[in-house]
Amino acid sequence: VSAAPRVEILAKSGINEIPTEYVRPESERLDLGDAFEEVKKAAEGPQIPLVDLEGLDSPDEEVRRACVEEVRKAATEWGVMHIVNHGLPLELIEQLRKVGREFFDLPIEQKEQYANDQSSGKIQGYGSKLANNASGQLEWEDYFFHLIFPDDKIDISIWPKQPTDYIEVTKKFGRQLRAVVTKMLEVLSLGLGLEEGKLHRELGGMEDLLLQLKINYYPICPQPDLALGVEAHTDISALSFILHNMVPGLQVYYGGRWITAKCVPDSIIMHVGDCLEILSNGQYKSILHRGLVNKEKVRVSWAVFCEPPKDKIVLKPLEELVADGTPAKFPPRTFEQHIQHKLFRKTRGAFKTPN
Ligand code: AKG
Repeated sequence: VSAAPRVEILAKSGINEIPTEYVRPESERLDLGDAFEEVKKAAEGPQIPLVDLEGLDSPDEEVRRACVEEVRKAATEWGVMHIVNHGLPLELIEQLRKVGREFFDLPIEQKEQYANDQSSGKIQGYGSKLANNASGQLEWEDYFFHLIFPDDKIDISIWPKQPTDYIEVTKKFGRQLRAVVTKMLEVLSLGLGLEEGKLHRELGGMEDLLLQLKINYYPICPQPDLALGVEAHTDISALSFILHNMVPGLQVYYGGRWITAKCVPDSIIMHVGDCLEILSNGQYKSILHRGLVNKEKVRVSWAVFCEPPKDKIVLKPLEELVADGTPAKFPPRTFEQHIQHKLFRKTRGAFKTPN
């Protein structure tokens, strides 16, 4: 496996046609196009639900209950939602966008100092997808991947040193998002009729649930109707959160077609991942999604994957949700076994390191 080419270099080289490794096969071309055009088309059809979480803080129990019900419904029908009034300070989100963008605006040589080495298992750092699958397909993006929570497990030495406030801002973001994670797991527990601390505990709690950040950098693409920034996948995480620079690109597979997500100001996108689908015995859905690119604007997204520990916990449908009429839909597996199972099952496309 050779070193992955940086898509940023390719994009800046002035090519009008993308190399064949980036051209997706016919089977992936449904609703594939320039993200700006696809988001316009999507305006007519069904939309990813928007959930306002303000009600969770209401003194009125009925209001709180209605809010839990909205989250439950969105997680059940879609497995993805835009959340607003999530509790993350908007100013902090702006700062996160700024430091991430500033890192990617550095010269390539400087970013290369942080290059990861997937073949030797060093997955954290600056990277691009390796063509390690049979078809040799590549994705139109570069990324930066690292753990952001808990503090005692992070390795600051591999985090960007430029811009100088990257570490402070990103650490702060990790801690604040961690509080949102707990809150959402509580709401999702209540939505399943469980005690509110249940899902959080089952996933490892404050000590063991890990937050991994992947900053996706999608350069401008001369042929966005042929390429994908991120190929279709469901997240292996329990929950994932996505922020972006207000350039469209996310598509989710719903009702037999690809729905392009609108850019909703001040919102965070929250995905149910495979682990939560398993624990909920399929009540909450881990939705297939992918990333489009476009001809006009660089897109940057910040995806945070909340993952249970690799081997400590056996993930299986919760007893409370299994009965005679509703047998367990998933066999017991550790997180690591789930990853291996997915790798094995996948007939095309490569293992995508971070999710
Ligand atoms: C991923 O990084 O796995 C994603 O799905 C990113 C989606 C996005 O950029 O909106």
